Amino acid sequence: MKIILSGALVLYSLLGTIAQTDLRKEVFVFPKESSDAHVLLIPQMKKPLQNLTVCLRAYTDLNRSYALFSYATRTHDNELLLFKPRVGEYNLQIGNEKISFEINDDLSYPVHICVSWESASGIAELWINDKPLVRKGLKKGYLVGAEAKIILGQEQDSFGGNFDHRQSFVGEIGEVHMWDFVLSPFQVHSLYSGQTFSGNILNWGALNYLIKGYVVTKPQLWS
Ligand SMILES: *[C@@H]1O[C@H](CO)[C@@H](O)[C@H](O)[C@H]1NC(C)=O
Ligand SMILES: *[C@@H]1O[C@H](CO)[C@@H](O)[C@H](O)[C@H]1NC(C)=O
Ligand SMILES: [Ca+2]
Repeated sequence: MKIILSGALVLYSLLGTIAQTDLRKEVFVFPKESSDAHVLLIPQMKKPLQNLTVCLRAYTDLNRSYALFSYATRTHDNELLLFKPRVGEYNLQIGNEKISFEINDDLSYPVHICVSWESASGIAELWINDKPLVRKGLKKGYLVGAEAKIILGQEQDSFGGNFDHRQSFVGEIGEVHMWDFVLSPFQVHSLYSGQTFSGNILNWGALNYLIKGYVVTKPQLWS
């Protein structure tokens, strides 16, 4: 039974129907500043989103602004954007509207980040290393568009492009997941502790992605 199943999987992979990679022991390394290096993430499903959560772990010593997660549609380049404008602050954008979260940063350590948003209330949560920051709200009643380019490493100012090297990410990113619901505190805690809890839109354990430019997949060193 097992043999038949994995045989079918190999066949599907060969046909290119699924080319999913289990990256659970790996990270993407963005080794130097550029205006082109990025990873395009291909979602497992596409639908307008009322609720969402994105989690990832990032390690960088940048002392300038950079994008952590850039989800653009044809109408809004900042449809869903997690951005670090400076030390001590995170920005979330939904449908091109921005809110900011203040925090005492420690530059020298990998950071586990979960950001969630629900349309019904507009409330956004930002969890940094298992701690919730003060909640803010934006875009109450909005629907996040389904047809998106999802990019790590660069900040999109158009659908899939218009990158600025001054906002590029330099460092390491791993454990990227996305869900179509708001994670519970317990679920955030499980992820922070390194337990497997797979995203249903993006799943680090079965990721479809395309590397463009100088981005390297390497074993994770930080755990
Ligand atoms: C989104 O979350 C709200 C609760 O905040 C829930 O009532 C609603 O059904 C959810 N929508 C979807 C599509 O899951
Ligand atoms: C860079 O670091 C200096 C102090 O070391 C700080 O004053 C400055 O705000 C930092 N710049 C950014 C963009 O975080
Ligand atoms: Ca942008």
